[in-house]
Amino acid sequence: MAKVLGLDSSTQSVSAVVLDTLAGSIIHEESVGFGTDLPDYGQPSGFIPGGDDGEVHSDPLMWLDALEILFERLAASAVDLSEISAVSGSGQQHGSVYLDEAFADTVRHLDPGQSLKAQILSHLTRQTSPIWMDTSTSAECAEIARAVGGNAEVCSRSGSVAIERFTGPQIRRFAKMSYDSWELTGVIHLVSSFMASVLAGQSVAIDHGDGAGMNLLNLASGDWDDELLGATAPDLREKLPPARPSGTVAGKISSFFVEKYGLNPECDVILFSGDNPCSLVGMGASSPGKLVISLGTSDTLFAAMPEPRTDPNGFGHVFGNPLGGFMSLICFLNGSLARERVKEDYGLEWSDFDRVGLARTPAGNEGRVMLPFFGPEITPRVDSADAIYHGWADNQRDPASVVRALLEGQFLNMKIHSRWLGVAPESIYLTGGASKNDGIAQTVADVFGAPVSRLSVAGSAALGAAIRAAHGGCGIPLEDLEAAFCQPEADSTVTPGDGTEKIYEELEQKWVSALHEAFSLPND
Ligand code: XUL
Repeated sequence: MAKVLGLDSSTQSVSAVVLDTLAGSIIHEESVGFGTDLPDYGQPSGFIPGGDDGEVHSDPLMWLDALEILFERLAASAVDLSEISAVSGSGQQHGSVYLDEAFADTVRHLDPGQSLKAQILSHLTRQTSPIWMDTSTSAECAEIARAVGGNAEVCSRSGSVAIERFTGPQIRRFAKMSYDSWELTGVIHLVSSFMASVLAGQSVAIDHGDGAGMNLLNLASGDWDDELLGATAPDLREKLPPARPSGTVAGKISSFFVEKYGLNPECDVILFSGDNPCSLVGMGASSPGKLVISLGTSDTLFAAMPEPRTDPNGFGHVFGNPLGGFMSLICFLNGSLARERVKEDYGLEWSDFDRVGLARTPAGNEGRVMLPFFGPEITPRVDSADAIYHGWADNQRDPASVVRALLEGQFLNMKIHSRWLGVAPESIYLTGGASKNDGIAQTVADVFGAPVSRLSVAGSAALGAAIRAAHGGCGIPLEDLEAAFCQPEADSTVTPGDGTEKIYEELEQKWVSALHEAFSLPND
């Protein structure tokens, strides 16, 4: 048997991918959307609308209902669930589930005659779960940072400065605001470890990949950090599951899933991880040297790192790489919204962003620089309301130069703010909507001085989870899995153009000076 299951408990849905690792193919995909399949919860986008003070919560019982619908559909599909040897999963990062001590016992003895929801309901000590979109914890972030001696200290211990959506600050807010419920709480799970606990029929560990998104895990030791725990909430160590390597086999699948949906009692459950760590695996980038750039509403950049380096500016994050070592995640808010803005403002077509459009201007744009922040940006942290055209007059702003300045500005910003990773990329995997565009891919290759290949992996988090199940549960070599499931599209590779290295060295200096001048940033 070499069939494996990857699950993804994301913001808007719970989905599954089934791989046949012998045939090297995806044999089934399934998804349950909270808006479409569970409209009665009134959370069409996966969270409770209208939260106060930046609160964004979701209902963990909705996730359980979705998981059951997903397994019903899988059982009714052509997939024989008794042939699945291993399962792992991915969860939206940072979200937390608060349960009483008796949860551990209930989850060991789940009754297939009842729903998961009916059995878990009474164990929630907090009815809703704060998720990654929650921004309500600025005060708690400041308190945690102050208690351990500043954000540089939080970052060097945990891989990130104290961030509103991260689990530690969320836990602190709950402990401060609802102390009675806090005292009743026996265990706090992440979305990933909560779903894995239900699958494995025991309260399982939090993996290093997702655990690093809590502002609580000490990256160097791989264990919870006593200083950070103390700064966050009383008795926190007792309420956290242990932290373990992501490849840990949590146990066999719960008899609930065997009896109710026909899974094999010998099926192994591998610890779940966060969606970004799983995507790193699903994109075939879990070994250092490959940099993934995903062009979306926000652009993200992630890469495997052998060492736990941290961003001295505190913009980027470090999570665990599920296959060992670490990974970075850097988010740029002004992604496709900025590209769309230029397209609309200048009445352009996407073809103007392609090779032919970009050929109207030379690489380096004759030194014309744009700071492409059409709204507030987090990398770097600047409060901007519009793009800044540095050193060129209004009448020089023809559409072709503006498009080039925007793209060069976006990719220079990525290059500069990912340098702390300390790994020069050997190749770049470009994904997301705009990656299909050859001109954009060429600009990335020129700016970074590295070949760029295109990968369109739909559902990279679920695929990464399935690959982790195959690797950790069935011992299938990673190279074989990557060769079968994570290949760049044929003929999609572009290489840096001649002479572009020098051009972008010079442009980078200009761009950095413009940034410092515009936002009065100290010179590094
Ligand atoms: C990462 C983050 C999101 C969530 C949801 O820090 O907040 O990417 O993991 O996808």
